[in-house]
Amino acid sequence: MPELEAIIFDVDGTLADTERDGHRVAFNAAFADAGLDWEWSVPLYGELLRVTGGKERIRTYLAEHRPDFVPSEPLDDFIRGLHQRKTAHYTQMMRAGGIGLRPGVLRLLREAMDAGIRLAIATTTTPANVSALLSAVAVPGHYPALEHWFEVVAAGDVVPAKKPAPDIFSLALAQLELPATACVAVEDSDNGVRSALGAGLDALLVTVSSYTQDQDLGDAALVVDGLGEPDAPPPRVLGGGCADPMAAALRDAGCVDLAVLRALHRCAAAGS
Ligand code: XBP
Ligand code: MG
Repeated sequence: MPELEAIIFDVDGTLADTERDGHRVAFNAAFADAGLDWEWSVPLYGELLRVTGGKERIRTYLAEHRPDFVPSEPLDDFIRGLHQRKTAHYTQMMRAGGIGLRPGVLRLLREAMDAGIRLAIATTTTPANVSALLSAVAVPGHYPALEHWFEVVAAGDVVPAKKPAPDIFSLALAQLELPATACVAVEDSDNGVRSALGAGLDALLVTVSSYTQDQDLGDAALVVDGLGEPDAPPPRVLGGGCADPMAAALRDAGCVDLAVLRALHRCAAAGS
């Protein structure tokens, strides 16, 4: 069985819980800038999140909720311009430290860095959004800026098909020059689970986020409510093929640490 060599992280909902108070707010700010009376409420945005990609999400909203809207320019240009405004709002919010990393993320990233485990990102969001989020995170003095901890950042329109298609995870694996069996993936959503499993990443950890708590994510190896911290209550196990054998390792560790990820990697390899 190959050793664990890399961890591939999703971004939105996984590294940080960005959708409700980040992306959704940025979309609404862009609509206001454009003089549109569109307002994506928390519930409506939760429905639209089934579509990955901000431009694709706007297109779906138009088709389903604004069928009579006629843009003043070709539709593709209109959507692209609106999405660029949204990204400007979002990156400004992130740079200002609007939304920090989820609990345990920096701890796990640092543990992986210290152990020589390579780090990668596979996300549907726009690359500028990843940079803005990571640039606002303070790291210990002798470490490089957080963005430089990730050897590979596969993000946004670089693949023909977005999640749940496997393309973005397959691209991250290709850029790492690693087989899926040498990696663990971390996701938060059903689209992300289908994408990672489709790329052969059976060692898949899910940390549910505010919009994905009620999704059926049990095809992953392990589903928990978060990575946890050593001085906080241990993560709740919510499901997954490795839930039973992993329960003891999680209880002993008190959080998802590198040893737990190595155990998950072994469990998934044994099951495949
Ligand atoms: C989440 C997405 C993205 C964001 C919005 O990506 O589906 O579309 O919601 O970002 P992931 P953009 O969970 O894969 O990180 O507007 O830049 O698409
Ligand atoms: Mg996500």
